[in-house]
Amino acid sequence: GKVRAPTHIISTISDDRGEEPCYAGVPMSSIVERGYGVGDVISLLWFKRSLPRYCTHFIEICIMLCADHGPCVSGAHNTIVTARAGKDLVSSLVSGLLTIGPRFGGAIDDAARYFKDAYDRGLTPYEFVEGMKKKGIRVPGIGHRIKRGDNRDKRVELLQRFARTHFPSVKYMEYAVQVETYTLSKANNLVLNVDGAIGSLFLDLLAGSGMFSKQEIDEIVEIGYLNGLFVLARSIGFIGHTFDQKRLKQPLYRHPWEDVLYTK
Ligand code: Q5B
Repeated sequence: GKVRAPTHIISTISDDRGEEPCYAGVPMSSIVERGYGVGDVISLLWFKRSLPRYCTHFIEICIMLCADHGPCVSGAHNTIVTARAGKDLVSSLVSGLLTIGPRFGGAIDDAARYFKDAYDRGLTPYEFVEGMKKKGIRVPGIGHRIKRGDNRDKRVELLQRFARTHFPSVKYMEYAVQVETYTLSKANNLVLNVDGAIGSLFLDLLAGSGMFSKQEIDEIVEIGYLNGLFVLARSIGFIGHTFDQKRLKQPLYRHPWEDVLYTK
């Protein structure tokens, strides 16, 4: 009989062999005709399913709110310096992206992991935060360089307001808020940050939408899909900063001596 040679690649999210490309089985014409947005495309290509409108709208809000946070954050700074060194768009973009990690923008997955574990095990905020401290681990999703208890992050408030209105349940987010109440009692900069808000709210989306099995939720959290939201969103800003520097014909950046402590 016929023997099929083993393939070297397995792919399950898209197919371009037919008359038109398909994302998770949905043809491009349907995506356009049904008025799908980027939240729907992310749902198809990342989660391999169409999600309800409130979920895709939430994803789009995350992308919009995280698209940029000014020129002073680590990633934008790197992008600006690289663009000013005369490098191309892709080099400037990736030099910014490479700063995304546990301290800057890339704490969403760990926030989801730790908040989920603590909530599911029934830990009080005190037990959770003090347990993390004993292990020498900073609580992901908590703390900010410029936001404070008396100067909250507007993005967090907007995400919370949307979810309280549209999500069937916000239990993980409410837990994160209780954690924040406890951490704020220790220091005024230990606010729930944008990573923590997205991490906890995405847990609520996964658990409350009825679109994912428990096993699928565990896999998404374990693999770590959610930092992808920040990476995707902030690419928009980094590309903008690259164009901005080129448009302004900014010269090579050199950091001023006065701003360096030279010491032995
Ligand atoms: N302490 C964010 O730190 C930052 C603690 C903590 C327990 C914590 C820090 C942190 C977890 C990672 C995280 C996402 C590095 C942040 C983002 C996107 C952004 C960025 C933008 C955008 C800030 C002072 C004292 C120390 C620390 C203690 C601090 N955080 N304890 N759990 N989580 N958070 N990252 O201000 O006793 O003095 O040693 O790592 O969620 O990236 O806009 O800038 O859109 O671009 O440098 O919003 O919180 O404070 O390091 O001087 O610490 O607080 O142990 O205690 P800072 P430090 P002690 S959102």
